[in-house]
Amino acid sequence: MPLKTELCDLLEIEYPILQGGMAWVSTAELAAAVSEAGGLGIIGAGHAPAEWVRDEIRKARERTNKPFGVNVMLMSPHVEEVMQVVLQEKVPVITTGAGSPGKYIPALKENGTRVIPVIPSVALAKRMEKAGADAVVAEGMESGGHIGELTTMAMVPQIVDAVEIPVIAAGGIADGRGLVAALALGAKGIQVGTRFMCAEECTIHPNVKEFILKAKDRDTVITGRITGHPVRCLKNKLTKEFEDMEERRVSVEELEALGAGSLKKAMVDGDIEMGSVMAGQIAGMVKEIKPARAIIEEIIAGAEQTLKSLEAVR
Ligand code: TUI
Repeated sequence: MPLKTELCDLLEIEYPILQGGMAWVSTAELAAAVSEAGGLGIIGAGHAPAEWVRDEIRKARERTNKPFGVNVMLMSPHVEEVMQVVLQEKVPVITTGAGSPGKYIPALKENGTRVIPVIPSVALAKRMEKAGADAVVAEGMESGGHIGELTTMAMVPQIVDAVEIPVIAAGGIADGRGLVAALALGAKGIQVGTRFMCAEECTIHPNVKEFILKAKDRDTVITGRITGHPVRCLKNKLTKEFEDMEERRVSVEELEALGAGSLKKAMVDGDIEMGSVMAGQIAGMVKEIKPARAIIEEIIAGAEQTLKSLEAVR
């Protein structure tokens, strides 16, 4: 069976494709659809309260018997309670973002939960391996949302060389060519975010999907470097205001005030002018809204096609 890796055995999934657990984007509907199609769907907890996370886990379980995950945003004010819910509900896999989940790993492992931190550097990958992580997602700065400094291409092989646990590549990957490239760099799988924002089952506002479909290669921008939390979004009125304020060297507090609530404003209310439309550089390649299953089938078929064409190169 082609395109199976050790990640498929570790997570009990058919294809080595994870769906990014995006705040305000990755609800039970999307996660369950991805898992049903043979990938690993992941609910994005973001800053949501623990009871919202519990409801989404239960909704996902009503829709699929297959394994799925929860992404825990470690900067959330509700992180302790969310971790409790993940433990109580015996979620098979968690990914984490924006920090180190080290102190939670022993309890999660005891519970049988696979722990996969999302990290942006070799040093953090090594720290996570030492802390007991089952795998890491190496997320390049091509990604949408909160990002590090390194690109996927430069970072993935360096992390592959530095750790023994499986590495999952993320950032700038949306099709079969990206999957094969990631495998060539030594990754055992991929995490895909932006492409799944245009899945039919994704519950974000249609305005955001349309905005992604129209995006071109240079339509994202990084703002918030001076706050210490750089974020990649599609360019709009809000990112222009951020850039103007950063040029005027306004305070971090003022910048944070402008950003507060802006992700929900985009994803739920559909305000693509003053909302924060977090999306990766690969948005320029997303051209269709399709069911999650079709996206996964397209990635796998494309990867097989790419492998065939590489044979010709040899
Ligand atoms: O977490 C993400 N992407 C995100 S989170 C998010 S919501 C948000 N809310 C408010 C402000 C900013 C974002 C939108 N997108 N990706 C995974 C990721 N994790 N990228 C970078 C990191 C990271 C950073 C530092 C992981 C570990 C880390 O460790 C620091 C340390 O020394 O412990």
